[in-house]
Amino acid sequence: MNRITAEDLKARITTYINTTNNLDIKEATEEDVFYALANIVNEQVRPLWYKTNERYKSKQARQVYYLSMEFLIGRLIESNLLNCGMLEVANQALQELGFRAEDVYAVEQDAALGNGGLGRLAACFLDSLASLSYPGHGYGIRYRYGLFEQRIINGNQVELPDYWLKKPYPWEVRKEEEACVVQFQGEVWMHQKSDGSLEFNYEHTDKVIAVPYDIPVIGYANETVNTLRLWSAEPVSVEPDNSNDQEEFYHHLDFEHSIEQLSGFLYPDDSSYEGKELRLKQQYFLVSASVQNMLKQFKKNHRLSLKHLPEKIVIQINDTHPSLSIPELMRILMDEENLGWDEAWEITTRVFAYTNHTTLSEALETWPTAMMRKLLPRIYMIIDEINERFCQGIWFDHEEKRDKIPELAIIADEQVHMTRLAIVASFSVNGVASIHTEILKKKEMKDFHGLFPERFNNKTNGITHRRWLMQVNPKLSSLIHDMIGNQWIKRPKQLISLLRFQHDRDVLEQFAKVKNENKIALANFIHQQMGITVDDQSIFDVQIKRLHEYKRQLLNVFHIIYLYNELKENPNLDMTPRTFIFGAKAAPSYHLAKEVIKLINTVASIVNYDKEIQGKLKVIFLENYNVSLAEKIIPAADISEQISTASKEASGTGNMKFMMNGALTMGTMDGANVEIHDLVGEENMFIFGLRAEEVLDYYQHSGYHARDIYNQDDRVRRILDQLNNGEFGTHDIEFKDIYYNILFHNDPYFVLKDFEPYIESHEYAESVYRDKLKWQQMSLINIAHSGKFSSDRTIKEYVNDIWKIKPV
Ligand code: NBG
Repeated sequence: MNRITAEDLKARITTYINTTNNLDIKEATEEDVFYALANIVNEQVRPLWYKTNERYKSKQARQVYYLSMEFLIGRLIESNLLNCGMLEVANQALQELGFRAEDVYAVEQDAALGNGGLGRLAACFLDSLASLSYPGHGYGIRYRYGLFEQRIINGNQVELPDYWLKKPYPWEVRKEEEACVVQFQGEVWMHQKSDGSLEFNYEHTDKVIAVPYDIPVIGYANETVNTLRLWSAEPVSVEPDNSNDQEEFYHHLDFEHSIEQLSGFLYPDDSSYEGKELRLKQQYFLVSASVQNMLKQFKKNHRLSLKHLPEKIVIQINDTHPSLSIPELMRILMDEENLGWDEAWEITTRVFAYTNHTTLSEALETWPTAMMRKLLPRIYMIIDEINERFCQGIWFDHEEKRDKIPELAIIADEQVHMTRLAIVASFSVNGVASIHTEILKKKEMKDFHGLFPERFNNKTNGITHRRWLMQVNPKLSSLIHDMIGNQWIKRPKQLISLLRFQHDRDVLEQFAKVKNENKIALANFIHQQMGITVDDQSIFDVQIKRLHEYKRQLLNVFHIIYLYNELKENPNLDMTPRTFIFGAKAAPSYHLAKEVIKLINTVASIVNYDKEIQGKLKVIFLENYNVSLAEKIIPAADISEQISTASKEASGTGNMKFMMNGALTMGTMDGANVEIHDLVGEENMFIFGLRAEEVLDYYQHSGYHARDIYNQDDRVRRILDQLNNGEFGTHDIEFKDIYYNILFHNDPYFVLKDFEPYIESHEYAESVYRDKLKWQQMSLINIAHSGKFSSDRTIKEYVNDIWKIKPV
């Protein structure tokens, strides 16, 4: 890429503003400048984008397609500038033109096309694929409304629609010529052809046009620009048969409206499943358009018959959400390309690889057979046939497993089990952290593992250190650069050489200084957003993630209430001041999760204004948690709360981002915390609570009685009674459901069980914090070991073990 100087950039921005906006730069707004800058990036990137595609074509490269209902890409301006080598120059140019860079960047709306970890992982993977020069692209949906915008009103979550496309989105390119038709409903007819084979015809289907919008995925300091292709649903432009017929006309309008709903909004669930027909339509819309498009490209790029498809493409399905791509590929190969079942199956099962992201039973997708049969008749027939053949295979080849057929069958209890479909048709099945994969193999998918042991493998998640360290924490990056040079940028494992400085007081103090500057910046932001002053010398203790019972924000609040009660008893308690920071969205229909949000805000409203406790506790709930907010918070954290009930968090990726920015993990032995622990050791993080085996054992054999803890532990009883007697809240029924869930539903996530060890772990953390140097040393050790969690490592493992693609 051509190196551009700050002078050049200033001149180009100025010229753009003069000629496009017809304004002097002094009159330009942040918005004008944002579009000028985005335009300049696009001018750099578009030729490389074109050339990348040409290269892939001319090299006949094997490509990977990452198929996902979610891509949580957030803002792109800074990461695009960074990856083009222009970020520093842009910061300088903007400043010299009289703008605050962050205000200009903030013009871009977050593209919140995902819920949480699963969608953000997809975005980090695309960044790594491009940055490592791999031919790999994403396919997703261009939802007109992303994840809802959250407001907190009187302590309650209120959801507003996220119409992120209000202003033009500068990165996307509409590709009309790549549009295709997706069909729903209708009837399927079988005909016998003269050669005796069967032919399938569809009639009276509802047709929808899928139009792609492409977003460039820019590699870091290389010439690779891959594609994220997002589909938008549009009505087929036919006039109603008889425009005089009012009824028909309105029917047609209704139909058009229902089509636009297909890419209308993102379902706001994370780790749970809603059996809604519209969601099923969205899934099929995504996969049908994407698979058609892949085949079209295959034909264009290679003069090969379809039996060579598995040599040229591999499709990674991100959880089961896009698993209808399996029968869709079968359908196209058989009904449109005239292959027989066996040939089509042979191809299909060499193309798909499946990633599982959760073991929560409420997240495992199943669709009522009646719904699928009506909406996708031909797809249902194909799944039915896959199921028949699979079950027969077990019956004849695995006699010992015959009695397991009801639990293995893809269609059972009038439901289509998408996990089973994905496992049966994929050549690879992976979990996202080592403990998670073990649980899949030994428990959740035990019987499938018995049938297909060679398919199962682990790929521990990662995050792009370019966005989550270089971009969000420039001060830390530059300090690291001063210490160990810049090798780590291309090879993040090199961060390990920071260990050299673990006993160097002077260096440790420099790291501490950077952390403190980041804390001051966050404190300023909090003040500006909420008018609350927080002490930058207090411990910044952060829990930011989706609100879910298993993630146990409740345990965190109980600890805060406990501290508050202690301080009320003894206001002069010698305690390092704490600032507890939360960010979390609850699914709009998840009542208990919303009650926890209310509780956090209620506790905040009491604690923050109680003069008696002398400012030793502050509780901050930052509204509308999203990628951009995470970027502001993470560099400033001292403690990273990763306190899920062991066995429940498949991996977590926030834990990695915090670690890389020098926060110490307060966590259970769950998900990737286990691997962080393996690297940094028990002594460099705060591990507490039940282990996964213990939790699973309790679930299986019971033996846990939350009420005993309530009866025995005064601290716990006090807290629960406070919830129940209206001490927190405006009326006494406010937190009854939390109370009931713990005492009458036996605390399904073991909050009380882990309460004591959690308190102790916090006490220990506080004592360590008093020794600033010791803390800083632990922090440095965490940063040094964080290289493993770069998504570059994860992507290389996918490439070597599953995708077998080559850098181009
Ligand atoms: C989430 C898990 C996280 C994991 C991400 C990415 C779903 C279904 N799963 O623990 O809960 O880090 O996936 O793998 O959203």
